[in-house]
Amino acid sequence: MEAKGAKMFCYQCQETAGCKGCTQMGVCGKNPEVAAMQDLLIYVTKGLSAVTSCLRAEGERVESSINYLVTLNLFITITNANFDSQAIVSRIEETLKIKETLLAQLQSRGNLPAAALWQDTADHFVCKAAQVGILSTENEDIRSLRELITYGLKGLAAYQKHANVLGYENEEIDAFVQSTLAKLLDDSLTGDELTALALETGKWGVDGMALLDKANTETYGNPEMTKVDLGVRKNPGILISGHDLKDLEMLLEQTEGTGVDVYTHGEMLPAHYYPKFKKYAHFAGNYGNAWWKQKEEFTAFGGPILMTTNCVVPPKADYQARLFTTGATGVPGCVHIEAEADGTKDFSSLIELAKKCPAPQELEQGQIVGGFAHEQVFALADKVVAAVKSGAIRKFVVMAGCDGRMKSRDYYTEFAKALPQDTVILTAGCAKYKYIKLNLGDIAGIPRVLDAGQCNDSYSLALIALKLKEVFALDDVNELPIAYNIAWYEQKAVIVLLALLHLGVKNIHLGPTLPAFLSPNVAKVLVENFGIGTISTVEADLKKMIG
Ligand code: SF4
Ligand code: SF3
Repeated sequence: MEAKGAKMFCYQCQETAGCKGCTQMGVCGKNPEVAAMQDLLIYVTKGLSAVTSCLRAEGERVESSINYLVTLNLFITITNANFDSQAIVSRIEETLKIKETLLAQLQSRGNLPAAALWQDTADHFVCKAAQVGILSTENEDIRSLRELITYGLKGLAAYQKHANVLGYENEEIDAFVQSTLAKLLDDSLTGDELTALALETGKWGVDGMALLDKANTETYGNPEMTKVDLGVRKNPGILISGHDLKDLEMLLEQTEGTGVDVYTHGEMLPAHYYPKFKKYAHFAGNYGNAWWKQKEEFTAFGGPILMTTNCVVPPKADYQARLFTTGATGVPGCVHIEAEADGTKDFSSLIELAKKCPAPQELEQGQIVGGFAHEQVFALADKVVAAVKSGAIRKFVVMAGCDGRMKSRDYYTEFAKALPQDTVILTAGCAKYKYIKLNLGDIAGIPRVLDAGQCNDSYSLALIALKLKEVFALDDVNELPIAYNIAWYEQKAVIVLLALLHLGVKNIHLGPTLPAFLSPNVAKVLVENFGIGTISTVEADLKKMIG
């Protein structure tokens, strides 16, 4: 499998080179050095997890700070989060240090894997990384299952991190994540056992999304139907992107009364749907589209940009000095805003820079409507049920997931346009940018595109499906008039997929291509047991999904 002269190997996202693997340089911009340090960070995090799992087995409690460290390590390696190899080296060093302290607390080191005992200094990291990357698992199917689980855990970690910063945690999820990471080092596990573990990961994915949903809604209120402005105002502004609502809250507090407006970008758009953020008069609207258009849109914005999570695209020189990272993100040459010990962050450098910048250049005008998370949809339940019963709504199509730069994703715009008038799109994640601005109209006052929020709010879509199943007194969620046409790009979509499989959802169409990390045998298991398939043409898929 390894290409001749390969300098790295990564196949965790949908845009992987040739739909096989990035071997020279990531399509995302990740270079071999960063790829190597990410591989090693995953290895040492597995080693640490083997130690924490043994400690738990010995009846010891694992500190929250260690759970947070594992969570952040996984999150940092997600696609388009961190391109700063030095920052990753620091995480490896810190992980090794903490692991050494924990090893000393163990009563027995008897069954620990080599990764749990490995220690070295930074000058040997590159050499070690070359031995522990993805291809170090030789069997293609075992490798495929290990990576499927690892990517699911990375996605789950991202959601846990957002819950953690809001003061919410679930030790059971952390214990599962860590014991599973440890199992990925165990060569005795069979393909069947790993398949079962992948499906179990989906169960914890549901719990992780439920935890984050609770954290978000208890902190910021339940999302509600909201019109979001797409135009610009006259003040200078700060653009905030990614998924971290706590960062947004701190930024809104610190910019209040300064004459600087705050705009959302990409996956931060759904923040406008939360009641708590509506009180800020300077929370101006949403600017631009999904992550992959950021090069042109960040140039046009003209002011500081704060990346709270993925997806970061390595910046162009013209705005590099205006791009700030925080949390799991990092870009060499860009200022990284660290949290204080109490979690607060000081955004004054962005505010001062904003004051010297021009107001954003207008990209478009108008509004979009969103905020259809579970409570808002439940409030409309009578209307929705009546529309289904009368036949006004024939089918719902879940089109959640990610957007991406590949031309083949135009399929999703064309598919949305071609859907019959008696269908409703349920969406979440940045996939929505492919059709949310199309003005697809409404059915008896129900918009034909119902946006629940960020990718993690796919949880809302699952709750809506379960509610409909209850209302229509069905035994099986697959009897509902719902089709699934999901676009994926990075690892958060992997945990959403595993969560849907855990909930028993069948016949999911996953596109624009199936993951390269699914070996033919693993893909066959998913096709045979869950009816997973990919997309073909708009016409053929409409026929298949809508009838
Ligand atoms: Fe390639 Fe995707 Fe990995 Fe980036 S994250 S190196 S594009 S597979
Ligand atoms: Fe998008 Fe990166 Fe996945 Fe949260 S911002 S959905 S791709």
